[in-house]
Amino acid sequence: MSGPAPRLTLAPGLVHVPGHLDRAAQERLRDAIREVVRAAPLFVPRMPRTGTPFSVRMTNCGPLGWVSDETGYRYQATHPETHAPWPEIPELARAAWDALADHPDPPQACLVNWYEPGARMGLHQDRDEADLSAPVVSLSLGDTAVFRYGGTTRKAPTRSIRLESGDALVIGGPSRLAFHGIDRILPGTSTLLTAPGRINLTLRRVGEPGG
Ligand code: MD3
Ligand code: FE
Repeated sequence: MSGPAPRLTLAPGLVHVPGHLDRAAQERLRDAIREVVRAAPLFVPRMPRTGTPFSVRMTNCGPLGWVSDETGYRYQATHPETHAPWPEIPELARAAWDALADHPDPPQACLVNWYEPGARMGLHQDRDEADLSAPVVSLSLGDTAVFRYGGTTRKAPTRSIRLESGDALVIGGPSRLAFHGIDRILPGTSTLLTAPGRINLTLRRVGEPGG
């Protein structure tokens, strides 16, 4: 039996847990995400106002899902194209929240980001959640990503680390409003997925604290 994975503090409140999920758990979570995508197909989010498409495709599970279109960013209870409620959060993802979030309440949203080689996510803050006291828990599956993070202003210096399949990140406290993004995916670094690419799950609390 291996013990719990070591936790590396990258910045106050920003904790990297390499290998939180072992290979068997990664395979089970991958299969569960395939079921989520069957029920809630990947969609292409668009930038508010301009309508520029993201290079990352997305879907969600849990009571609420994050969507973005010409009218803005928001959380909503249904898929933007099928209008069906989001499927449930897979048990293994919920278990990761329970192990890592140190928060009394369950996650309300699980955003699934699907990166093909060449997809990226520009430096941004996550501030569409009313409850900024809860952490975000991220799980990576598939090809390694170059993850960049900085401070709470866009001009603060940044650093980058690689996020590998099975890694978790816990983002809370002073890092909850840190700028961050994905510079690139490194194709061929994992055998978990049938096609090159990466899946990222982010588990979040969305509503007012205590609500
Ligand atoms: C640091 N996703 O969905 S996850 C996002 O890998 C997002 O798909 C990236 O940024 C991805 O919004 C990074 C790690 C992460 C998530 C939320 C954060 C890092 C964060 C919020 C604040 C600071
Ligand atoms: Fe983000």
